[in-house]
Amino acid sequence: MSVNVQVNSPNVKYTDSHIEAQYSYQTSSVHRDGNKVTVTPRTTEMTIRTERRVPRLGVMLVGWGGNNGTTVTAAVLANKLGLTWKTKNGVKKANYFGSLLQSSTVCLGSGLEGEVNVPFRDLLPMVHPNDIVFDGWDISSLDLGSAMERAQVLDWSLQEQLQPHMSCLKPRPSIYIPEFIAANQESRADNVLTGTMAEQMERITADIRDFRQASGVDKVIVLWTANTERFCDIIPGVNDSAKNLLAAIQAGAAEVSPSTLFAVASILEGCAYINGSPQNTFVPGAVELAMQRGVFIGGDDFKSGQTKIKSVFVDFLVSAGIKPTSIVSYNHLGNNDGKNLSAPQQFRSKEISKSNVVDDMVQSNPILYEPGEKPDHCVVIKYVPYVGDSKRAMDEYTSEIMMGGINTIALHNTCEDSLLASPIILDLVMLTELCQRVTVKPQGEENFQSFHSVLSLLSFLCKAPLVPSGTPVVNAFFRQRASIENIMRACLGLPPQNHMLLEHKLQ
Ligand code: NAI
Ligand code: DG6
Repeated sequence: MSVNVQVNSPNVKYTDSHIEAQYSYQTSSVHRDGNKVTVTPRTTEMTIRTERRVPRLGVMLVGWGGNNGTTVTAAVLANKLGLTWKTKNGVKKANYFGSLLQSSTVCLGSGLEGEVNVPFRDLLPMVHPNDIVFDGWDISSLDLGSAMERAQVLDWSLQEQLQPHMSCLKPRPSIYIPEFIAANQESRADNVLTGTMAEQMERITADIRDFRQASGVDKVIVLWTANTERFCDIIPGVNDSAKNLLAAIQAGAAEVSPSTLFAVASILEGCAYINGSPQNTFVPGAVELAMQRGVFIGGDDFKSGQTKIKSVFVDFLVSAGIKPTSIVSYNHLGNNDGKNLSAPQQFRSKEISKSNVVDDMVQSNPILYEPGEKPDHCVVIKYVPYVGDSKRAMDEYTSEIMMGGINTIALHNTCEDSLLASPIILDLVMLTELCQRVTVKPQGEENFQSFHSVLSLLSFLCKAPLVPSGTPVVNAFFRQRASIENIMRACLGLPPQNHMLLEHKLQ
């Protein structure tokens, strides 16, 4: 089902090339002086332009042969081919469940027929996942058909149908610096580049150009879904500025990770780069380079399961006036991601990104929390090969309720990890691509400007959202979702969704 949304307003103009909206952006400026808080409403008039032509999008995945890489590629093929397959529970049909843009709706308002909800994807012209062309790199040489089988995610009868399409896809050789990922990954590294660091990075830029030309896509986005790396040290003179980072790559400095090399290569090629893993790929030098070149970067770490629930659950508790005091998150999994995370340094990267996700919600409520106070928060990950990609996650939330009461809630979740991550990969690239076609001109300014290179609109899809320096990090799920929805509505000259329903509350 697809709908054609047209806005009937003098503030919105549809031309052949653009949707142009005159928009009044309303905010409040707040001044606090002791107990006195003064709020001043502010309105900024602006023009928002969205290019209507949807380009042919190419996506290059780093870690293409992994569980996520093979699953997302297979899922898109299965959807494109309209595949169905038999399971013991009946016939299943390819779909995009779990994708915000493809499988959720937004309420546009109401008419004679009542409330009208439309697919998110139909709000603005957007790339359809079926039209994405995939390519990528992996340190493992397995073709995508064999790699899909190794991943053990999709039903066998579906894999059989996909094999002829998947087995002809081969990952390009990649940059492998053993000390950044777990030592237990060494046995799969049979597809690696050689040469100096600079030469290897040049090979990546050449791959991007080659893919663009050979596939005929208009635009390429590069996304890291390879193994979690250890964190890099930020070293003055090495990775602290764009100039130093480029020089460090030429010199082959030790503290430049493969993921940072991919990010730099993409930025130099003018391609947006997204980090689906927790490591600090975006060292200050990489961020500065992206800003200098006006290229989008986004991340970090897909928010797919346990953390997604946390960003709903803690928001629910804190916004209901209940005080979470202890959050204990345990999970075990048996895929290659779990194997890599069984090494201490790689686990530490994941622990950091999983642990900071409640900070904004806690800080928003000084009635419950003293300044600096936080709930205890413990994250445990164990590798249990037998369960494969079917991750088991258990969470215990303990909260203080009225009059010294204690409320403990325990959750159990079992699910294929890669089937949660794949739709997020699609949303990340579709949203990034859309943002590349949106420009804004505040009243009084001469030129249209793009979003900031650090694309914080992707926060909804990330565990540890990357935001421009000095700007707020939002982890709360529904605030993140509202931000995407309301910015898209603004592109159509529509006010933010306010849920007031005042028309139904008056006599
Ligand atoms: P995986 O281990 O199955 O796949 C990773 C792939 O990357 C492997 O095929 C490996 O050979 C390859 N690789 C490692 N280093 C590479 C390099 N330098 N260049 C190219 N390829 C390289 O892992 P999976 O399950 O696909 O997850 C991928 C990443 O996404 C992990 O970092 C994981 O922590 C992260 N992630 C996964 C989520 C999920 O729900 N599945 C959610 C959040 C993050
Ligand atoms: C173990 O936690 C493996 C990880 O890669 C996670 O599965 C992944 O980061 C998803 O995390 P979450 O917390 O969103 O379920």
